[in-house]
Amino acid sequence: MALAGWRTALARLVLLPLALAPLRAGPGSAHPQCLDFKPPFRPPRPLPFCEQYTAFGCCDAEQDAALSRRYWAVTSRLEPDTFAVCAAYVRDLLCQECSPYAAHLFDAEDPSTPLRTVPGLCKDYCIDVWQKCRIIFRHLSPDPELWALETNRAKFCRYLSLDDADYCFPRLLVNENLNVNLGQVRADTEGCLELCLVEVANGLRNPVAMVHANDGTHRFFVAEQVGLIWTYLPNHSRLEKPFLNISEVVLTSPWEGDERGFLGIVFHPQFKHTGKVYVYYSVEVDYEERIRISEFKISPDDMNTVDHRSERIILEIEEPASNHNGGQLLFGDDGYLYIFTGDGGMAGDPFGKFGNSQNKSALLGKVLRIDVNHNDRGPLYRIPPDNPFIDDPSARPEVYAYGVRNMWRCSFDRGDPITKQGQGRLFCGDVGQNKFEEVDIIEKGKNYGWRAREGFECYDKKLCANSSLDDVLPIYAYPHKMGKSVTGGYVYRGCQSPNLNGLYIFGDFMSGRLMSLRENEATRQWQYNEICMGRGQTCMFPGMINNYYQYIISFAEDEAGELYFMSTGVPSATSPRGVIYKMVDTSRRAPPGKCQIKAAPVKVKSRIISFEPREKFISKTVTVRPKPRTTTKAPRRSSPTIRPTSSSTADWAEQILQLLKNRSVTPTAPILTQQGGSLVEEVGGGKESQLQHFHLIGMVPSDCSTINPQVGTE
Ligand SMILES: *[C@@H]1O[C@H](CO)[C@@H](O)[C@H](O)[C@H]1NC(C)=O
Ligand SMILES: *[C@@H]1O[C@H](CO)[C@@H](O)[C@H](O)[C@H]1NC(C)=O
Ligand SMILES: *[C@@H]1O[C@H](CO)[C@@H](O)[C@H](O)[C@H]1NC(C)=O
Ligand SMILES: *[C@@H]1O[C@H](CO)[C@@H](O)[C@H](O)[C@H]1NC(C)=O
Ligand SMILES: *[C@@H]1O[C@H](CO)[C@@H](O)[C@H](O)[C@H]1NC(C)=O
Ligand SMILES: [Ca+2]
Ligand SMILES: [Ca+2]
Repeated sequence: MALAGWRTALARLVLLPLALAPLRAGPGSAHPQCLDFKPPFRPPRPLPFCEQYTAFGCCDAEQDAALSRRYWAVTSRLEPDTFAVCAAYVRDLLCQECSPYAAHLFDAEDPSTPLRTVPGLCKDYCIDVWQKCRIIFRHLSPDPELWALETNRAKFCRYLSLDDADYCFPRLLVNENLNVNLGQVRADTEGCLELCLVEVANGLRNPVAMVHANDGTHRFFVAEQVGLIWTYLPNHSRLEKPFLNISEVVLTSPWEGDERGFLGIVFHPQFKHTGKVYVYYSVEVDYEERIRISEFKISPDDMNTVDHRSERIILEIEEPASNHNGGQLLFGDDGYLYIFTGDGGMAGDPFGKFGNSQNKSALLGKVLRIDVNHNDRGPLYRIPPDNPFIDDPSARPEVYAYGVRNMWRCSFDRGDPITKQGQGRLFCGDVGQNKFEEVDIIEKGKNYGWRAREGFECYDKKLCANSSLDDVLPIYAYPHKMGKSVTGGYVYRGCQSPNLNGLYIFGDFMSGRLMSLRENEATRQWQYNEICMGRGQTCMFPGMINNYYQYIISFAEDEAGELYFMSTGVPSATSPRGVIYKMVDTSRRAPPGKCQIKAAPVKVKSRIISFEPREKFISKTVTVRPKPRTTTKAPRRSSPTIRPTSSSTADWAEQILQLLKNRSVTPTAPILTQQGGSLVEEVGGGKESQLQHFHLIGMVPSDCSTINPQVGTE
């Protein structure tokens, strides 16, 4: 029964080119893998038969029971005195199917060798079992070749040996390298957590958001900065007809670094009943740049597109400069709509007496909270009665929190799947000015410091010294040598990678660094760990890859809570180089069957385009660490051939144009893998100069500081 299973799995594996790459397991490149070619797991219930693997392995109680039946079938054929000597061997050999290294023990990974029916045996053990109990193999294995060797000890044991002696039974069990930290997230010596990726979608033009409808269909919707949203089915097929196409009105440009465009989408929490979605985008009205938050309704005759005539503008805010446009929309458990605006733009929040962010009568530089429920009649939105500044005549009642610079990506924690601990916490990445990027937990009525403070340090010394500032410090901030533009992520609360539960995973747009924070329950401190791509064989699972494009634009959660991120090799709103990756911890998966979803049916009216992965597992890397950017001066100004719409854009847009002009070739995007906690540039990927070039040009969540003359090197 199990054998048949492996054969199908093996047949499938042969079709996957990545599995054919012969890899040598170096020290520390342990690679637990089950016979189904997936990571091992913690069985939900104890295993009465293969007790050895009761805590961690490749069997659940059902497989354990099947092995127990095979044991009795084999041993019942043995004479009583043979039974006394050999039964333990039978059990040992059968139970190796449950070993976390079963795929290696049975040599299942290498399609060029015949499939084993007995685990690979170390020589001394083989000699021992051959001398005492060779008769058991007739009952244990259906392989006639093995039976034929029964009389020749040397040939018999050569036949049962493994090329990779590290994995033979039973030496494998005492191999410290293979057994230390088994079942825990792999980390290198610097504590960098080794995760793997699955490519989920590609060919996207600056994918800024991926959301789900929370309606049981497990569809996901991916927004491109140009103003198009695509519907994807749970099997990653895409519908040809867009979910939403407002590219005609969305204000953006092909320039790498343009922060304007379609920036956010959220489904109403009762979308199934209300059919409403909310979007956030840049628009030009009467020569004025604005951000617009609009409501759309689903089309009455196609559940996979919105009714494009249903748009109602909920809120518009004038944008004094083209950068720092915020863009996140979220619904809280309270049913209210949260809107995350930027400070308006330029550098140092220059507008008004002390900037927009500390000015509670401005809607820029804020977290806003409004009530859009029951708005079919009466006002389009109402003010939640417990909004914090409702009684402050100098404050806009929409304000929920302030002192925000340019929060690029926020999320609510779903909470622990069992205890619900952490539920409702609101995490944001707030992009910094010259020195620090930060992660905040947003609470009602609080001041997040900007422009008085950047990260933990004072930015505007005068404002910072004011004792009435009373600001909330970040839970984590990092200096610009690690990255220059934070992309907020999610607390992992999915099912498939149980070890990641509670980990806040985020990244940096400029450096391509993936990062994590975990709260220490006792000290309430947030512990930082970098995330790197699994090394050696860690990601050698069918369909998994270990590299990604540098510009991390956004993170996402699917309906089941699995975690994704979107990045691109060319951060231009018109360049189709964006890829969506699912993050996977291969050290431990959930027990089989636990994470099965039953997606509600989707009525499809459009043509379906099936998904074709393009990214490859990379087995060879060179250790060239991309250097931090070293430019100090902005390029000289010249007359651009195309003029941006707002005069405040001119400076940096011109500089970008200048940069683009100097570029003679279409760049090859750098691909990042990671080794030893450091970023690694892949051979054949970007050249050093191009890589630096990419570091020069900011984009969506970034800010003008990357090209601002007053900004020095960090
Ligand atoms: C994906 O799902 C859709 C709808 O169930 C189906 O029509 C399509 O054939 C599937 N595509 C693939 C590649 O399985
Ligand atoms: C989106 O709309 C624009 C203009 O309205 C149109 O030119 C374009 O073809 C549309 N794109 C798709 C994919 O439907
Ligand atoms: C605060 O913002 C409002 C609205 O933009 C503006 O009218 C006012 O002048 C600002 N106040 C200060 C002190 O800058
Ligand atoms: C400190 O801040 C408060 C409130 O914003 C303001 O009224 C006051 O004038 C400030 N004090 C100084 C010394 O700037
Ligand atoms: C573009 O090239 C010119 C001439 O080679 C150089 O002087 C200028 O500094 C370059 N500009 C940028 C932004 O690299
Ligand atoms: Ca702006
Ligand atoms: Ca802050």
